[in-house]
Amino acid sequence: MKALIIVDVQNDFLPGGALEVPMGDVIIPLINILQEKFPLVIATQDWHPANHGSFASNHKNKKVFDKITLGGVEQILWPDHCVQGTIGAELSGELNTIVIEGFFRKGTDPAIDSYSGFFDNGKKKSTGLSGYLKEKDVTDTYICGLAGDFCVAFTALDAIDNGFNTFFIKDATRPIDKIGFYEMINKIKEKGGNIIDSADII
Ligand code: VGL
Ligand code: ZN
Repeated sequence: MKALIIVDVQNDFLPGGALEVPMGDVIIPLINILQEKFPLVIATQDWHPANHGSFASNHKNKKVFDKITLGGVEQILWPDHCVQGTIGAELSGELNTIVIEGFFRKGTDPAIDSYSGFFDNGKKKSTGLSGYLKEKDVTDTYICGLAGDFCVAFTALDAIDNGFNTFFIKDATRPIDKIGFYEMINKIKEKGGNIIDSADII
């Protein structure tokens, strides 16, 4: 059984948002069409408390894109984004959410970030997504959404590690940084993931 995992299609990652992904909005109509091709669709949400350690604003003498150690792992500092309960944290109003069966929130622990929809960045705590998919007999995961070089890529890597045949839908994602995006695509390929386009599905 196949599942589509829609990663972090939230207002703060769209043009005009706190951590906007260039052209992040153009993939939404495509993701809406892709959903029709899957018997199971799930979505993730970045869902930070206001005191989250990944926010530059929560560290003295640090600015956005500086690097620190958080929860024992390297952390890039971001602008405040996807704060729990804010409009920026809501899924885009353009995203069709009717057939989405499961919503998984991540990044709730202020002491560690969580790019992947499966685990925090230290791999200490699970969101339950892997068990949920296995319980539903999912064998193949198809991953799309924002941002392609962070949460979408890390979700794909963890999907592979958890034994799912994994398909990264390259034209149904957009990155924050293009160079980092191609580095992550290579990592996904090296681990055994498949890089595809939506035309391979539709
Ligand atoms: C993301 C940076 C910080 C993402 C989330 O969804 O890709 N990126 N938090
Ligand atoms: Zn975040």
